[in-house]
Amino acid sequence: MVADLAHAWLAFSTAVTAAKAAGRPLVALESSIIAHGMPYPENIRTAREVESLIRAAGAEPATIALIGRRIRIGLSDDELELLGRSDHVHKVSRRDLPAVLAGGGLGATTVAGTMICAALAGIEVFVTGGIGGVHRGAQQTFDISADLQELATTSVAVVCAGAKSILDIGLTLEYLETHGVPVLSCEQDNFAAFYTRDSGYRADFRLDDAAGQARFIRTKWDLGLKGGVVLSTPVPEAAAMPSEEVDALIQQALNEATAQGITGKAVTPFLLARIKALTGGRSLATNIALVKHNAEVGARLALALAHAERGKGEVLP
Ligand code: PSU
Ligand code: MN
Repeated sequence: MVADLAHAWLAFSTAVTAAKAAGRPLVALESSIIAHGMPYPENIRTAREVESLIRAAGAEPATIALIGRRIRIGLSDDELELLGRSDHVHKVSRRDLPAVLAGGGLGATTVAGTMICAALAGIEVFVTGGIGGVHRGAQQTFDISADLQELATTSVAVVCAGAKSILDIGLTLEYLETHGVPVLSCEQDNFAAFYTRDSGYRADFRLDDAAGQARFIRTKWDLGLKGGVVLSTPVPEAAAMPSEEVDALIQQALNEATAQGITGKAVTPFLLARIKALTGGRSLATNIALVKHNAEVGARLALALAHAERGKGEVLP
């Protein structure tokens, strides 16, 4: 009943509908990265490239956004363009979904918002750039991204290049542990830090191949352990930024945010835009490279999940 009421809000694109009919696995993509995370026209170009990479790997991309009072699962080229160009796109997390669906307007979904919509649409794998987390100084500000609470409850695997060190990565991992969210890593032992490969913190489990990742995730969900899984993979070496440089710029951007009294949902977009400006756009190239790499990892995971082995349920002597 509840599911039926929710499904009335979903609208699948023809490409996604065809992929579902053909049994091709779907990979969800967020739209806040397009509307708020990158400037035009790089945002649209990247969104299209990411979609092509996923298709080339044998899966179907489903970019998620709120358009015309519907949760759109899969967007046309024109719709991507609309989201990428408009200055009036709501940033939609769990709290904002009913406001934009009931009230209208364009909505670009964050990690939390996209996870909710992907789960409603039956999509198990979601590719993003970096997840939100516990902000530095959260002991005072209470600024903890709704992404973390969503990972605690919504059963979607989120492929990312870790989290930006605009956040307190240690506290972010503590929060995920408290809520039973497994943090997997591939290609290295440590959790990634978005612009740089190494956050300095170990991920919970290293699983390099998609079959192993899929077995882990399938087992969790088969056991009835609801909630997300984070799969971290580092930005390709050639595109990574030097960490001393990133650390200094992040500190500067954080100081500016405090000085200007930036709070709430404006904090993350402010920091992203400042870091881009302070690096003269070089951080954008890194951002694009990591999202494309995440797309390849996510597509392999979606294919593997479609065939993942399940427990046999035999009676042991
Ligand atoms: N981190 C990034 N790039 C992003 C975001 C986070 O490196 O584009 C976006 C994602 O959509 C994420 C959201 O879900 O910001 C988190 O915002 P907040 O910190 O306000 O919860
Ligand atoms: Mn926040």
